[in-house]
Amino acid sequence: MGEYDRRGSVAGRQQLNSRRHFMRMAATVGGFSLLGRTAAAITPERAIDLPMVNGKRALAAYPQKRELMVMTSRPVQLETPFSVFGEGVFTPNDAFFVRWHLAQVPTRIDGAAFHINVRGAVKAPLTLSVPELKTKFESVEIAAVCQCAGNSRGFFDPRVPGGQWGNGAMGNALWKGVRLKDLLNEAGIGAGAVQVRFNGADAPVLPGTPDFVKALDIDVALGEDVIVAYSMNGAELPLLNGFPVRLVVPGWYATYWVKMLDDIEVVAACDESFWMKPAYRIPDVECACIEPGQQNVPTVPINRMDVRSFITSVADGATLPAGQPQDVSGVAFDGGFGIRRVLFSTDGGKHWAETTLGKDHGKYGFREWHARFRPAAGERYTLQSLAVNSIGQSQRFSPRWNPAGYMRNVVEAVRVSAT
Ligand SMILES: Nc1nc2c(c(=O)[nH]1)N[C@H]1C(S)=C(S)[C@@H](COP(=O)(O)O)O[C@H]1N2
Ligand SMILES: [Mo]
Repeated sequence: MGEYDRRGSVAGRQQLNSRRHFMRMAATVGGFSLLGRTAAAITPERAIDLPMVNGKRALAAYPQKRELMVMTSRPVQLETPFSVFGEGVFTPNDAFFVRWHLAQVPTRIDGAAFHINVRGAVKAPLTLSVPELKTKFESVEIAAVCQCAGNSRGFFDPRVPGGQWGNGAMGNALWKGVRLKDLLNEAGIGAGAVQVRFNGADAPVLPGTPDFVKALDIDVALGEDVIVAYSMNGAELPLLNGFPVRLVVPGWYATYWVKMLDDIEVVAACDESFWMKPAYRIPDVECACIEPGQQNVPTVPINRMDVRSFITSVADGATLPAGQPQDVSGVAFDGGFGIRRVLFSTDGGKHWAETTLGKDHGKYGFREWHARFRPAAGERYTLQSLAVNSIGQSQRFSPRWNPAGYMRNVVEAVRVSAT
């Protein structure tokens, strides 16, 4: 697989500037020429300050990506600057956040040679190339939000260990691919199948680190909308988002959306390997929360996303022109039931008004909402949005706390003034 591996094994990968290294080695990925982008990577580094302690994030352009906020470079973890969400309801591929757990991510994938295995407790194991996937099975396209379980973790108080994300570890895309259940039915699920386990082409650097493997219960895996996606917003997936194929589990946190997916294994027992247990678990209580310091609370694997909404058209601290009607808009999403309504407040939640929902792209994607208000000169406003889904779930008014920093969905605030 080319120079990255050879050099890496002799040169001591930790010492290399991994971003420039990635740039050099990944000059062509999945058939795209990325050479035009290298210029961006050597412009002087700029930064965004997230409103948290140690919130300064350098901006850098990785292959197939515009300048994003670098949380870590080995493994690559990039956050989408929040202003991107104001540009449109779908998050452009080159602005989509990136999260990997393990540092050894292939910098080149030969899309023609790539194969996906479907094996384990099945009647007839399959090995499928990407062209076979595209031609032998019906394709479906679904708008869905991919959100890291730890999105917004940096705002937890008391703070918790883990990636200190702002609100940009999420994105909404149109995913096209084949139904996982069609692949599983083609292979024929064996008696006693309990879960399906997913593995990608990334690997740990050290032998002691557990490989990133995730599992879904068989009934979830057989869901109508779970897809093996080969297209994102009408284009190939960027390498960093899992080229050539990734799992898409609409409504569920992104930890299950295994990238560079090359192995699907039906298993007869519940997977309890590292990334299912102890990692990615939430307190097994209604709020998925505990008091800081509380011990021995039973846990379950994280699953569906919470209801959330954001204001995307105006940034915290902005000054608006007084005396004129202002359009305020944003997005809302949930764990796959669909958004029923979004309310808007200009006084920190004392009064709420109904907003107008935008086009419905399906129950898993961002739902746009629009509101209006007329700010008065010299006044300050605390703008808030509150989403309710179709089964009546809504956002929290006080932040939940759990030790892994998952599932933040508090009503956020954008403070503005008018002159
Ligand atoms: N192969 C592989 N797939 C993976 C991961 C990983 O480390 N390796 N991380 C998961 C997690 S926790 C998240 S948040 C999403 C991030 O998806 P993105 O990088 O496309 O935004 O990928 C998921 N799929
Ligand atoms: Mo994640």
